[in-house]
Amino acid sequence: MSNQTAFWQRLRRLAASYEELVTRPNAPEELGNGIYDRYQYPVLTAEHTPLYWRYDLNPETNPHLMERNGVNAAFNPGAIELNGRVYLVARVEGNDRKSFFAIAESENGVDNFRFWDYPILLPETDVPDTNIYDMRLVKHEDGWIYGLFCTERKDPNAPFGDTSSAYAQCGIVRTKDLKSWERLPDLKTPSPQQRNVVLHPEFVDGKYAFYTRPQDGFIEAGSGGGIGWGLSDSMSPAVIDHESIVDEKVYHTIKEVKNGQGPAPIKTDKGWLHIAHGVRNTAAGLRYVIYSFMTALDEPNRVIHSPGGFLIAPQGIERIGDVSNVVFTNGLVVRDNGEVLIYYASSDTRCHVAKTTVDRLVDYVINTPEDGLRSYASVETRSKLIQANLELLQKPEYSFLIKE
Ligand code: M1P
Repeated sequence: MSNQTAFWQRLRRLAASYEELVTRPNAPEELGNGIYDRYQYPVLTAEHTPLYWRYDLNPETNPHLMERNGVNAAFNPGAIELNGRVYLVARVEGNDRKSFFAIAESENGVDNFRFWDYPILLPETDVPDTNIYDMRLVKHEDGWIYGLFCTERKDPNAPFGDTSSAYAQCGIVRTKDLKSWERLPDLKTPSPQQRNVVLHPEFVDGKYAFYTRPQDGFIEAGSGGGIGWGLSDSMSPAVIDHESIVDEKVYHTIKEVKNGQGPAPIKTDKGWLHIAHGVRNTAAGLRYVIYSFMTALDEPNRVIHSPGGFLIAPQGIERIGDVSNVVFTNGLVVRDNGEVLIYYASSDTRCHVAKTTVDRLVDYVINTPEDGLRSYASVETRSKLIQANLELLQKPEYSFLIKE
């Protein structure tokens, strides 16, 4: 077979397999836990990026049709619904380890996501970003759509030879159409570093309100940590003079090492519903799970309900990837019918969807027991449930549950 024939054959096969992937229907998994439905397939993977991002399609310059510009991962997307369509601003990571943002669009939000032709060429500030990731998209009541993301740069104070120390700050862009993006100055806070910063969708006391994640170092939250809170008079520049803690990290819980706000909270009639991530340590390294809590409508920084434990933890294939044992979310969409699509990534590799409703999440957050913080308290809580259930089992309608 000539090189030319092999090239065209290979391209046809690649195109067919790509098309099959991006048009594959996605169905909810059976039964579930009653809180949300996981879906059969991830909604975005590295392989969802168009072939023309990864391959030079010219047989003259790429006769072997090599994938020279590979994509390593597509994960941690911000999410927004506009005119009935769902848009994910995904963190796409090239084989060169640089992340960038790219928009994938779908009608139903659970399958058929297709990337727009070009990734976003995000404007830089005077101090160029080395790496950008994890955008939180927020439709603010001031009329703009803001994207808050992590900008990572080499630590200017790193000693000679230290080529891995970095510092993280919150970068800010805004847009009206997801097409043209205006870069604003990075957020200033009292904390040495910041990640997982999220803009609250409404003004609070006439100011812009932020959920922050103060941290001493690039990885370690250290003496910082917890989901923080601060107000700024303006978005350009956005400056927080005082940070307080909304939801702290707590010993021997799912957020023992650190935690961070996920997407912007959902406004419900019972309070602001928050989805966040919590991190604990294990002998196998850090374990990231997703949890939830609720804050007061009139004080979005005051926790009023705090169910114990995780809402979503890595399962099956989700447990494996570039950074294993991680689920992480920074995007969700609330549809007009009350459905909630939570986009969560697994192991810094791919992105999934969990579907639920506002009502179910509110029920979960309000009626799930809090973490008693001791084994004894956990057994007490569980025993109350068991006792109530065993009484129910005496009733005829439960007879099918009792083994002879
Ligand atoms: O690797 C897991 C996650 O680590 C970071 O989250 P945090 O700041 O809470 O440790 C982020 O870099 C995130 O992108 C990543 O998924």
